[in-house]
Amino acid sequence: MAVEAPVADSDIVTSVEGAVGVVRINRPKVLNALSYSVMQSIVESFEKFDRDPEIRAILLTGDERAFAAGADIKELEDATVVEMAMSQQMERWDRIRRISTPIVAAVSGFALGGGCELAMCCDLIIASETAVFGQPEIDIGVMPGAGGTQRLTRAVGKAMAMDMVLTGRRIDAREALAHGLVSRVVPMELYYDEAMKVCKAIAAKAPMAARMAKEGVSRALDMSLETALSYERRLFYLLFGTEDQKEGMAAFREKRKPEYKGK
Ligand code: DAK
Repeated sequence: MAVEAPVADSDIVTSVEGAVGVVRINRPKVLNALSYSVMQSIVESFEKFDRDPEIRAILLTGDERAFAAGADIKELEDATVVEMAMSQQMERWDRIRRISTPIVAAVSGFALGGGCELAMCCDLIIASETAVFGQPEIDIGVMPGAGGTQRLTRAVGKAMAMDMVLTGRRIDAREALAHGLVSRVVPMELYYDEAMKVCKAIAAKAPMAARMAKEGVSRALDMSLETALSYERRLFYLLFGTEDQKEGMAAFREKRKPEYKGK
């Protein structure tokens, strides 16, 4: 298994384990608050991993105390409406949506505000029992601005989303699981390993199939059912042009493990 030594940016650390690219947010003193430069580094690492054919899944994490406690409030405090509207901040978040490689968030501790929004930008969330999710922007005079009112509502439904967004209510990992915000909850000491296990399971699949499957699910709520089904069918047909589809089905017939080449 290829394991590359971690590369430390100022506030994120990236590493590679087998076919999994790992991005760790590394500002523990401020609970991994997402400064502009952290967001820039996260997006750039995602894009670098996405361009690398050897990387088949991405794991995003923080530390045990915090995934991320939100955007860096100290950077936002003096911003003007014009600066907010003219800044490239939102464009960075949009770039995450264009990543084709599946992204798994490993969340322990606080995932608040922009931290919760960032976790929701990932394709699935593995939570530690200690994880806490919330959109507390209302407590500091604003509202979610990076998808919190939209992705949260799609994930947990209007009733819970309104409760969280209007009152700043935080939910724990079990509630998040019950409401469909996270995929799995595990004891704190296992959350990273579980997320890595999920990444490795995804990385073992045919890469094109994983990318197309991600795209299908990601687009599910954007279209009418009829359009979405027809879109899904096109993605499905496309996979019959890959060598990996032939390999996967031949391996089934021959009762052996498939060897996918990403072709
Ligand atoms: N920003 C900056 N510093 C933060 C921070 C944050 N979001 N969260 C925590 N810190 C810092 C604290 O200031 C403290 O620093 P020192 O005082 O020691 O220097 C240190 O982290 C430890 O925090 P606490 O002492 O407060 O620790 P506690 O355990 O007592 O409390 C807490 C933990 C997470 C409950 C508390 O720190 C807290 O309420 N934090 C703020 C949570 C929050 O309001 N998050 C939402 C922020 S607004 C945008 C896209 C997205 C956004 C904005 C724009 N665009 C595309 C333009 C998103 C906005 C947000 O997320």
